[in-house]
Amino acid sequence: KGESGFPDISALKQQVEALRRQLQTLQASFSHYKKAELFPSGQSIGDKIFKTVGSESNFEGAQKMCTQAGGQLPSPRSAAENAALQKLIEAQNKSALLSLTDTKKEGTFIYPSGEPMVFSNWAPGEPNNDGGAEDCVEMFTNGKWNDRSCGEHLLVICEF
Ligand code: 289
Ligand code: CA
Repeated sequence: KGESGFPDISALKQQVEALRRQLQTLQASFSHYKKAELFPSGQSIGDKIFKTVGSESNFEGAQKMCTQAGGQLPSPRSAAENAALQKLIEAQNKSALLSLTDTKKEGTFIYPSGEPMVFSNWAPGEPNNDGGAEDCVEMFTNGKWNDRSCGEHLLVICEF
């Protein structure tokens, strides 16, 4: 409070301005680090980050890698998220595993949470459950999806 007994408005204004500048500096520093951190193995889209482990694994191993890191396998829920993930897969030139499975009920793909799929980008003729044994999903370098055996070793990308 100032001498008058009222809160000192100009002192408060100065404090707010100092905080605003600190926030601006932090934001600039954060985007600088983010750029470096995501190059060349990550992509961000909205609040989501896709990052590749760089190695290949079957579904079980890939799921473990991502959950142990505090993430999950990729669950692209829109064309924009699909395109961001595709950029990464294109750069690595390898098909990658998605989180979706239809192990519980053939033909009904769900996320790890159990929620039913809200977006898909199947390649023509897919999913075809080839050989009666394709319960996992891969994304090709062109961004299209194919149901694939969960035992297949594919590029591991995690979503955070
Ligand atoms: O093992 C079968 C897979 O390699 C793929 O073979 C063909 O490309 C198509 O039948 C795909 O649907 C299948 O997933
Ligand atoms: Ca297939």
